[in-house]
Amino acid sequence: MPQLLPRRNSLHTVRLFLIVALLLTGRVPPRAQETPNRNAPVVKKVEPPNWWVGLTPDLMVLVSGKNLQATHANCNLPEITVSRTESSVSGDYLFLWLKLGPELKSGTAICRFTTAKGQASFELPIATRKQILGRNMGLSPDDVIYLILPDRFANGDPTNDEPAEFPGSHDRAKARAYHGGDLRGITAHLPYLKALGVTTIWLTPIVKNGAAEDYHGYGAVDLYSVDPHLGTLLDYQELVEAAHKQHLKVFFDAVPNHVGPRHPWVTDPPAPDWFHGTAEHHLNAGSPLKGDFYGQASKNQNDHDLFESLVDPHAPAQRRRNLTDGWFAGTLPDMNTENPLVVRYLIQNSIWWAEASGLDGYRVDTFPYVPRAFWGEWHRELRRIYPRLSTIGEVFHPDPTVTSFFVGGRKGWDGIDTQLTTVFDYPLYFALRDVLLNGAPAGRIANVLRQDSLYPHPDYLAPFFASHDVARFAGMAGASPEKLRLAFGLTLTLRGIPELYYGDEIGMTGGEDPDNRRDFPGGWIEDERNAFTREGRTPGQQQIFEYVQALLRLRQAHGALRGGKLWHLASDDSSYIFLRESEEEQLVVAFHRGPSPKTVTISLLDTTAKGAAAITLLFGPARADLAGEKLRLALPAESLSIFTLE
Ligand SMILES: [Ca+2]
Ligand SMILES: [Ca+2]
Repeated sequence: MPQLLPRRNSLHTVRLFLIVALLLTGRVPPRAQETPNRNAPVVKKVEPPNWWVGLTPDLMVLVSGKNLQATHANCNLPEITVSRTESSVSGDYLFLWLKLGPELKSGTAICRFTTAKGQASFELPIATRKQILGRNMGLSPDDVIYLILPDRFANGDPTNDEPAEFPGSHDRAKARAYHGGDLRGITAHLPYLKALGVTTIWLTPIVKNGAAEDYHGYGAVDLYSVDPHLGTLLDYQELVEAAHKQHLKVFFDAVPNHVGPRHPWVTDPPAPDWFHGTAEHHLNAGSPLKGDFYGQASKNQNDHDLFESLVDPHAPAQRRRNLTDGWFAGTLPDMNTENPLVVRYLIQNSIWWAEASGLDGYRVDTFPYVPRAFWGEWHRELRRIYPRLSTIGEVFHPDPTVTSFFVGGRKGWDGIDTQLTTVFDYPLYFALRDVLLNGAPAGRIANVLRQDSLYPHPDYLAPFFASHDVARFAGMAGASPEKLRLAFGLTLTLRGIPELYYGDEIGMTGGEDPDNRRDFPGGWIEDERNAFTREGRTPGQQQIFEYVQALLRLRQAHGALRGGKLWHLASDDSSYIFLRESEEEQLVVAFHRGPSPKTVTISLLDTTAKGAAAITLLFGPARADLAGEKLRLALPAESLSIFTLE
């Protein structure tokens, strides 16, 4: 944060001296003698708090405080020009547009402004950019993402468990209270993640939140601060740097759609239309459509958000307004991204985090709830500076015609390219859970994959079977250790960049939110067992851990499992068998979810595996014979096996 400089004058100094002298002699001056200028400008906060040389040609600074109706403003560095100012009607906010000249050097700018009632100033440190090598790297198909809720992973600093400004917020016995996990706890356990074999961590939001139950991070009250429960900006910078040193990437959870209900903007917005609506009068982000509008079965309509109207060129724009302009869950203040001030604020905020930390990409929350024009602009500005930065959107929907619409790389019917790198593969998530837990045909997997034609880059999709928003896989009715292994097996061998949810690798269980966000055992010094270590894991935990670790090693060793082409070989009610093919190798993955063994015979004649002479087991319990072009697979019950063809 910049140091804020109150207006000083000699009279003020004399008065201060007098007060100190009187206090020292034990006498308090009578109140009537004080004549403070109640209308003088007061600076409380400056956003962004600092900036960098050569990053952008201009900068919009948002100053918060009192009596900020500036008539004139300037900064003391010759390369910084204040081109325009705009105060809010309340005087609580002042926007300043700065032009940053090409000869600007690092240093601290002191910007002063004058109002009818006085003068105030603030500091804006301008730093040289760090060496960019190894920062802001983005994803590749070689990556595997590991999702962490920082409050629930590991407590690396017990002194921040209950920050002074949040009394009573910490209680490990309460599912919705803060539990004490933090950024330093994650840094300390990077070697564990490295040993497991993931390459990228995605942390749920780390920005400052405001309520006693905001341990998840989705209730922002300050988009430029790290939540004090989780640590400091320095802790985050050190985490990213430590991760990069260990060749791990870091994804930041960005939430441009909304802030938390306790954000100071809610009662005192910087502009009348800063939000869509007000706390008293706003739309709800629920879709006005019913499940049967498009003739769909309505039984599962509460499992996901109804985004159909957003992708439908025939739906009147008014039908989409609830989704894009409504307050999420009816309570989260919805940013008005049609207001250029809001757009500029949010873009600069994302640039600031990328530059301040070196993060490698953004996971983007509630992606469809923000109008698409914003995404195009947000991405354009970010990519101009960070061409490799990746973004993954959350589009919580089972239908690929819906999820694919939001991916960038081409324009939609609305003429907009969102430029979003990719989305989480929710359609595959729904299929995997249905196939493994609800008895749906294994062919559902092939049915999702055939719709990869809708995506410009399906190899960048992020398949997953669990996240912080759904019940733990192991906690679902019908789940078993065998089925959990199958879920990992498919997620790590199908195309794309898999996402795994913390703790599933040791079979953590739990129901819906917040029960799906239990503490990782061993992340707290007082924990009885430390499942971060082999000795601390139960035999059951060790078994699933080793299974996931082995799959991740296999993925690392075989390029075909990462970026290889995927070909269907066979698909039916209980099994799905596919080929992963690179220039170097051909692998057969055989999945069988049935309760008894099964033999499958496949002709390789009409496949790219035609001519293979031998088949060797790499992973799993199945057996295979290759006779001529006939591949015969003996698949044990509930198994996934991987073979190499030669
Ligand atoms: Ca802590
Ligand atoms: Ca919105």
